[in-house]
Amino acid sequence: MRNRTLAIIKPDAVRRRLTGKIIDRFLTHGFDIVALEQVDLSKDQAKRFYAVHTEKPFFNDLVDFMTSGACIAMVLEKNNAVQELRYLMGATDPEEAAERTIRSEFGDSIQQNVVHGSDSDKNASKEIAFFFPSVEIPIG
Ligand code: IDP
Ligand code: MG
Repeated sequence: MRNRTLAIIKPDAVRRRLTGKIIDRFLTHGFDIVALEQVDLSKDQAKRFYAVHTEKPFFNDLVDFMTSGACIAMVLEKNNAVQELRYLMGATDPEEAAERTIRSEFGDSIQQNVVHGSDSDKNASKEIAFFFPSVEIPIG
């Protein structure tokens, strides 16, 4: 089923001028870009976006990282979009990410891992609405 997910190119990747290379991975893998915006998250926005991690020891550092520079948020569309993006990104920790995944090739650390991708259809809907309230979410 063709559906949508939210991707973010994180501040480490934007700073390192990896935006083009990462978008090329998305396009080569067959994703269509439905919406794209460069955003400077406020602390409050970053806290709300990662609210599920509020109690984690890495939460404050994650908020600082995600507000350390511009992010590029995008809505990507493909068959089985959520799982396909997670697969293309690789595991959270670049050291553990499979070969040829985006995090394996570009990620510096478990925090500075260059990309975000929604982890379920339900969270994709929420995260798309967070950045792009006017984008339609086809139910998968
Ligand atoms: P995910 O991005 O692969 O879905 P999550 O567990 O949802 O991983 O964590 C959200 C983000 O928080 C990660 O992408 C990473 O930037 C950061 N993070 C996760 N675990 C750690 C950790 O143990 N130390 C530091 N940062 C972490
Ligand atoms: Mg996650």
